Amino acid sequence: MTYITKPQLHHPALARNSLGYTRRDYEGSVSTLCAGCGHDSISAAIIQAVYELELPPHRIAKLSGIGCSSKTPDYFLGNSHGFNTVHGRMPSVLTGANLANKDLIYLGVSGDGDSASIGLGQFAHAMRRGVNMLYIVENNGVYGLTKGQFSATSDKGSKSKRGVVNTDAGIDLVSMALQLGATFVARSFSGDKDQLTPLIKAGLTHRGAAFIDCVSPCVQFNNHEGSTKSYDYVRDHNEAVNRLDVISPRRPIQVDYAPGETVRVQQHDGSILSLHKLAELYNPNNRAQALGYLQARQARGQVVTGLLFVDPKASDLHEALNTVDAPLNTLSERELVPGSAALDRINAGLR
Ligand SMILES: Cc1ncc(C[n+]2csc(CCOP(=O)(O)OP(=O)(O)O)c2C)c(N)n1
Ligand code: SF4
Ligand SMILES: [Mg+2]
Repeated sequence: MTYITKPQLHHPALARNSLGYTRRDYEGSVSTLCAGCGHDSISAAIIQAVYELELPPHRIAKLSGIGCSSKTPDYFLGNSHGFNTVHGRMPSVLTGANLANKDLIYLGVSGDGDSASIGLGQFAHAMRRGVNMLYIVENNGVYGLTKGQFSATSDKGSKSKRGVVNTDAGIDLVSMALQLGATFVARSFSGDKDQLTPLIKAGLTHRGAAFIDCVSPCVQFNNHEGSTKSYDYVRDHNEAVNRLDVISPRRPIQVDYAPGETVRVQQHDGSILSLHKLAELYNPNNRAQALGYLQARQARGQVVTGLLFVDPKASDLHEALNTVDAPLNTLSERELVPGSAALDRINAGLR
């Protein structure tokens, strides 16, 4: 597959956004993943979300770790900044990049092995520090790239393709993100583009640590009977808490919502989330209730999807550290090097 390149020329009638870009301008190279892999559907939703948000590609930085999921940034946003880091280390590299340049929009893409096993500590600290990013875990409950070992998100009792039963308790990254202080927490399913695309749009415009756990079946090693991350299992056990539209401040689009059933949430950048409350009394502004709701539904074998929690007054790491507004590479040497007198003062203060 890798030798196939995409044609450079676009059909002249392709729709363009206000920047003059077509959806194709946000694509990447041809995917080398297995046909039917859920990760490819997530890439398609990311492309759609960024096209609809009308973001200039050069303002986005996409980072990932190692795994089939972490390969996907090669397949979208080919004109954006990208860094494929080391297994489980995407969050710390992204944190460093973000601290150096707060002007970019940061998208971290990872897998359940990458984030819940080797990178669990990194995931935790990015969430608790409020790194301004959208963190997507493409969760197939398996190490796809290394041929099907159980990951830390595989449910206890679920079966591998070879028939082995998992005896360890699964980690629920959504509950963890809630407990760690993430200010935007959602779950979706790769096969539900209508739900996933607006969630990605909302996560990208949220200021603070935004997390989406996206169940993404691995057709090669985890799409059989007995798996709780298969297409059939999630379709049968999906419990959606709300329906979400993101209303862009530039071009307001109001879609199909009934008065009285809507929670409107203004985010820091002015964009508005409009939540359709399909589940009775579900309130996405209450962290403790979100945790309780998740656990109650989990006990019934249900996979809750939708926007579980959002803090409309969220702040981020830059606010906590009171950093300068300008990206560090635009500062002059005079501004970056305080001089020996300032250094002497700092040293004296530490004695
Ligand atoms: C330090 C290190 N340890 C182990 C590996 C081997 N390895 C590569 S990908 C991977 C797991 C990937 O699983 P996941 O993040 O769930 O991605 P998926 O392939 O399922 O999308 C492992 C263990 C590695 N590359 N580096
Ligand atoms: S092995 Fe699984 S996760 Fe990897 S590309 Fe194939 S279907 Fe996707
Ligand atoms: Mg995986």
